Amino acid sequence: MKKSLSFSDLWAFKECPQQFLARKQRRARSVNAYQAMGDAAHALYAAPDREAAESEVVKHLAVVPEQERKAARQRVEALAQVADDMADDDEVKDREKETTIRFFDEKSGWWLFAKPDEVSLTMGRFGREVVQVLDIKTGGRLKEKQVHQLYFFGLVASLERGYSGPVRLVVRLLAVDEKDPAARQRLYRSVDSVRRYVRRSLGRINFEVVLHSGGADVVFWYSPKLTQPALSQARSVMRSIEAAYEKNSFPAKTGWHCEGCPFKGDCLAYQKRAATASRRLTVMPVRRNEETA
Ligand code: SF4
Ligand SMILES: [Mn+2]
Repeated sequence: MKKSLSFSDLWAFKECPQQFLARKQRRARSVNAYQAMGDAAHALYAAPDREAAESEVVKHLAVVPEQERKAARQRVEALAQVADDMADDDEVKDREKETTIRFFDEKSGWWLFAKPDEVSLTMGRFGREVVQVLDIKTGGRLKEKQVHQLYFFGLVASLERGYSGPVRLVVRLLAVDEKDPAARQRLYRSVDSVRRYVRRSLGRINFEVVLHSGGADVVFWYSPKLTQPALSQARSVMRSIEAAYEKNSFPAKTGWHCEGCPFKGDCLAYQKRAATASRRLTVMPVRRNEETA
């Protein structure tokens, strides 16, 4: 067992230990078209220029059906353009893209790993320079998982740098049409619902929404006060993972999260759940045509 923990490991283990193990064993994943477009847009943004990312973009988009590939490609380029435009407007320095940050926790003997899309320095609220950690998302709504993820990145960034100031966290959503009131409303609704949802686990969070043309930033802050509690939480997950390896027990836990699981194709628990769900649908009383005619 490799003692390293990323946010994806942590989240996957909580969602479903079987999914966690499949990730660790690097079993073949199946990615849907939407995820592939997200990966391709990330590759374009991270590359120093468009040509450098070409082969990676082609590789990601190979899962998109051929007749839809051209449209997917255009969409990916539009998303990357929004990301570039938003980055041009940022007032940051020492920007590092796709950098791996890591911290060795002596107490547990585990490494904490994080790979945010961007780490930089920016001006904080009181005219002080602060660390900024940014992650790009190709959707148009804030999700609870993204907030937990950015907090985890904030934790690792603080620990790695031995930094005791606040960290500015940014979820950069690339699909918010500023001129479309419905899109703006969807975004604000998602922020409100996440705020209510995370209150119990993370406390009250102030989210600031900054609209740009084509996208939006949801900004919040990691406070150094969170480091000790967050670290103890991470250590408790590490202990559970160690126990799971000792017992060789990684049970499948089905739920809504299965839909986004890249291993569902080979998962018996998922197939069973899908079969039960479809049986439930077929036994629902359905009026026959002659009765409604
Ligand atoms: S499909 Fe669901 S139950 Fe199966 S491995 Fe993935 S998350 Fe776990
Ligand atoms: Mn991202």
